[in-house]
Amino acid sequence: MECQGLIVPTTPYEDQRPGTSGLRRKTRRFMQPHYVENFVQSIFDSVREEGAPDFSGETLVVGGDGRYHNREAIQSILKIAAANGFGRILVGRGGLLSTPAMSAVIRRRGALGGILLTASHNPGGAGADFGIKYNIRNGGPAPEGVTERIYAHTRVIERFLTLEAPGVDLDREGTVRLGDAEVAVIDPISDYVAVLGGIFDFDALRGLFRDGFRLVFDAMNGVTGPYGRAILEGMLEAPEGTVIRGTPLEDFGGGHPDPDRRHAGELFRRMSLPDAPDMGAACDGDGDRNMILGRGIFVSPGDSLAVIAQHAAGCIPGYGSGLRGVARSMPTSTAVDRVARALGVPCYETPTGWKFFGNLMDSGRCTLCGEESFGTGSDHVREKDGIWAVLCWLSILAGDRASVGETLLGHWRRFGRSYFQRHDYAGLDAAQAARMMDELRGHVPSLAGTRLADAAVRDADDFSYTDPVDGSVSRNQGIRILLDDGSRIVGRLSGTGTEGATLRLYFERVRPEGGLPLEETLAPLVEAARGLFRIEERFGRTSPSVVT
Ligand code: VG1
Ligand code: CO
Repeated sequence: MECQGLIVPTTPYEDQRPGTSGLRRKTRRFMQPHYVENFVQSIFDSVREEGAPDFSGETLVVGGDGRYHNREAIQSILKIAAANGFGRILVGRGGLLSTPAMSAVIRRRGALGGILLTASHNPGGAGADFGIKYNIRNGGPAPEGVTERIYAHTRVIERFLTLEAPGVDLDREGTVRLGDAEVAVIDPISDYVAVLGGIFDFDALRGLFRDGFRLVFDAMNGVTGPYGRAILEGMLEAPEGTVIRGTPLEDFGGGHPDPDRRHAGELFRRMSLPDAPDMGAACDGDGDRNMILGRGIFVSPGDSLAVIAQHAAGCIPGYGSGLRGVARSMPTSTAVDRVARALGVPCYETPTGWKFFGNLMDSGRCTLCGEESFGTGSDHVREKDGIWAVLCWLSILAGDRASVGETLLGHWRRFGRSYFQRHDYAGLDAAQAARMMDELRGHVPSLAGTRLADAAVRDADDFSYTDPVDGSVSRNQGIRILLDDGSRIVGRLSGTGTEGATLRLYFERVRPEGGLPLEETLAPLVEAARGLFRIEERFGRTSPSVVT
């Protein structure tokens, strides 16, 4: 295709600093002139500055979760990438790529990086949210050093490069030329399946379904529908209808594509019926989060990570030689720490956000990683991976011929249980919330040695992390109050919201027995946090907006 290269003058937007997981804003903000273009050009400018001046031998991957504005953003990104000199650009058919599949494609195809269009579990639509995330050569989210450099470029951008060219037909697989670049529309599923095929025993999993095992997988009208159908119903021969809400929709059917009790209510209802299936699972909009349910039982994400760590070597061929180590984000429950101790492998504690696991995995320090926010994954890719987690659980159940409930009870019997909850206070005044965190940062260290919720405060601080690989330091990652009975109260502000501030409070209490009532067990911690954070006094809120 003959096309004209253009240099378009532009002016900076002030609000293009990426958060916990990429740049997330209201869709309308993204639809403003040059908003996408500025950010994408800033990505390329910062990569070039890092020492990859010539992109002609490089591959870039582009895809998204299918939300409103996905296709438009992709069309303009293809042109900007071609004008910036990329030799080859891969784009998922229909503009789709799940987040873990993006990671798999970057790694398998030796790409320089990838641009993901997603706001994850945030709702989609003209009046909802959109996002752009940049992944680096290892397939993982750009670390803070890179996102800060991109941000610096957005502050001074004066021009972007693009082409005058007709749009690429995203629905037809094959190769077309765009300027000097070759654009290949690829199957979004096959690279990902190849990676999973190297880990799991698909024959054994087929056997499970052949024996009548019943699974319901809720794709929440996000990107995992086609993956779930191809892998679960296709390759593993689970009965048709195993995947529900399997069609990706621009607005996710009007709901939040967030796999939790509130947004996957129908799945919860089904799993509580007398004839409930053996297992329920759901993924978020971009396919990196997962929720696991048994008959009438919910597996908390911290427990899920711990159970997978406990059984991986015995039940999943890809981990047959054991785990090198495990990692969890700071707010995530300490259940996996106890498993790591039993396995004799290291356990790392990182700030919130998957980008902090990349160096640990690249350097061979850890195999499994997880977050309390329904994220689990391993070093097969560099993103958390919802369908991978489902296959892990299926493998464990197939290996042990046990139910989800029995597996969980067995885990608690051996390791004790981390009673865990997260309370979110959404839509708070951002300046007031920042002030609160500043105050607490100054105040909490003095709590050490005092008594709180029937225990002594062992330590209290604002979490700071030094990356053991590159030595980079990330400060102010959340207030931690650690009690001497293993209980913890953690508070931090969300870095993924698009409106005001969200305070997340995390409560954990470890007990040897598994059957205590959750709310009652955590009540003294919740009460203590009320006094410490003074949420009612500051914000007039008497209860959280969401409890997970
Ligand atoms: C939240 C979660 C965090 C997760 C991030 C991205 O961040 O707490 O654990 O990594 O979302 O997940 P925050 O800053 O709002 O607490 V996803 O599935 O949105 O890419
Ligand atoms: Co997500």
